[in-house]
Amino acid sequence: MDKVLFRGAMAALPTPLDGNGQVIVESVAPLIEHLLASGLSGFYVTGGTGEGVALPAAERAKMVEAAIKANAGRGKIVVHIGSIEPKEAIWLAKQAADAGADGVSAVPPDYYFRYNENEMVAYYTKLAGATKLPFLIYAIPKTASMDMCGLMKRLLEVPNIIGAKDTRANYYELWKLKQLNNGNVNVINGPDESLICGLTMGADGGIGSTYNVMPAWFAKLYEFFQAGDFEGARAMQTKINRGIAVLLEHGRGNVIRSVKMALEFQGFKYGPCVFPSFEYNEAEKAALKKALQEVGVID
Ligand code: MN9
Repeated sequence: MDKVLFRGAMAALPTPLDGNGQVIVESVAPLIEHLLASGLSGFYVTGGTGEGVALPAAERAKMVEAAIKANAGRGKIVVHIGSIEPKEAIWLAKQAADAGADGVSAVPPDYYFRYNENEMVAYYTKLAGATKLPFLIYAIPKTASMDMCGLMKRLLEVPNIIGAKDTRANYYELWKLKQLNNGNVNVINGPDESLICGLTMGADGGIGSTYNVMPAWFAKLYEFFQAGDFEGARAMQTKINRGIAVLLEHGRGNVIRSVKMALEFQGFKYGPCVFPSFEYNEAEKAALKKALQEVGVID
């Protein structure tokens, strides 16, 4: 069975929220339309960028349904089902399948607690068993001390576990993942700042938060890379990184905040981040807008 199912530049979608933390359903479709038209190949829904773990399951389900409906089978939809409560993750996996997702994914269970490799295998095997959908595990910096390769090798024996989204920014480690199963493993780059490194070391694509704001540049970077135009790809990464530097600086510890604000500047109603994230005042908004204009991200 081919496990390399997700390729290209994919956006980790933010969740549009009103002041009460409720999903603004009608805001989902216009952004998806724009991102598809800009060349993105899919969406990662209710992940870190989508603030999934900070939202009630019912709001997550609402967002997933809205994204799948708006996408209408054009891009690939991967739903992040990770939750502190394993039972909720299983419920979310089933909900994603019923809603028509193409895949599911989950952060490791050790966000608060430490688990050993056998426990991690048990966790992911159980979650993957709750659905027939292809399943991407999540290699995060916190698990850097773990032998991800050893874990992944065991997990690839589960028929619907296909690979990992890797945000560790350690490209030797990413390369090692891609060597498993004779390369029949789906490896997706996490850090947007170094997508070109991920692709160079064997990643099949990238998923990230800042793709929402600069979708055409990410799509082009991937396209140039596929065509063997490495100078072109590097020029795109440079343009992108000037944008990311602005988003990180103004995000002040939470890049989703500046990503959502940048989307507002581009005409999409995405609202604030989940409580207790602060909201920008007028002066801060103006400063972010000016900085994004200076690097050509917005007009
Ligand atoms: O996986 C995101 N990683 C985290 C994706 O949020 C930890 C990235 O898209 C980053 O937000 C992005 C900006 O640093 O690279």
